[in-house]
Amino acid sequence: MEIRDYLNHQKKRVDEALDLLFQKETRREYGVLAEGIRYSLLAGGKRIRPVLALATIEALGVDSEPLLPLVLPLELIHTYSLVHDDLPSMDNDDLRRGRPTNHVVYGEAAAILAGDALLTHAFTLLSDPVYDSILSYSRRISVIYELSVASGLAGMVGGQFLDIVSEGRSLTLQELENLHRHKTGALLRASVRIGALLGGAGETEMAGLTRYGEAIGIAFQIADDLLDVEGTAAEMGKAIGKDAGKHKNTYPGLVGVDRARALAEEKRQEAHEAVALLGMKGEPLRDLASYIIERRN
Ligand code: GRG
Repeated sequence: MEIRDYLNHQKKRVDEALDLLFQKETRREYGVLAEGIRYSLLAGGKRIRPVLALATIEALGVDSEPLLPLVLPLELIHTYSLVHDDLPSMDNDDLRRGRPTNHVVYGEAAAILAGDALLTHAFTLLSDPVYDSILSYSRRISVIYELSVASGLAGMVGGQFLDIVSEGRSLTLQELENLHRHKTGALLRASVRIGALLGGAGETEMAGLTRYGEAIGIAFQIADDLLDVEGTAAEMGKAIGKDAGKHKNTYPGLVGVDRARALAEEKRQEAHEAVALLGMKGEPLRDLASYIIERRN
């Protein structure tokens, strides 16, 4: 299957499952807050994190269908991070996923609470007794641990803070990589590792998949930085060129566009090598690594 078709197919599954969350009853009780949550959650992102988890489960030869609800938390956490990142006190963005940002439509207080609700609901889903028959407690605890570490202080939240405090100060390449390993890379790595836990990976598979997750985590950010320089707002569904305007540290800013592209290419090679042990079943993961660095949005 072509990677575009594969992505569309998996994205559709994720979109349909996400649409079942925060349904009518929630909306009746929590009105505009529930509406704001759905506004950002169903705004049409690429769903790359849950898709990576599904591709990993399937690469291990396991049926992903019953496990689908347990990969949605990755998208809930990601969406919360975008809603909070767009707030006036952080990046102060008006456009996200091609629409006005959450706080522009619903106000700042509701946007903060929408993000908080998305974050906590991720862990409600993972610990919901409804899924008792699908995954053992011990494996679910491992998934919860993986997700909480990757999204918290030692992961995305810590990385976001590093990003904020390093604005206007030149970082070394090593410092930049450390920042992005936390801010963007941790959740992408966790997407793959959570897929591996759900699919029952053995030690060797887990090691290869972790290496893959780390490589695509950095490659994703390099591609994102390049798109901020070379992409268009229409393709990206958000303002572009903001990194340079805000004196943010980026790969092209630090090492130039060509070297940044070469670094992304190195990460692609690393990712491909890391999943070679999965054979044909690992093909979608290989293609996803290529998609991540070649994408236009
Ligand atoms: C507020 C705690 C907190 C964290 C925010 C991830 C993040 C940390 C901020 C987002 C800022 C940003 C643009 C980071 C670059 C990489 C990135 C995460 C891009 C957006 O992710 P995509 O491309 O978005 O997967 P879609 O809309 O497709 O889901």
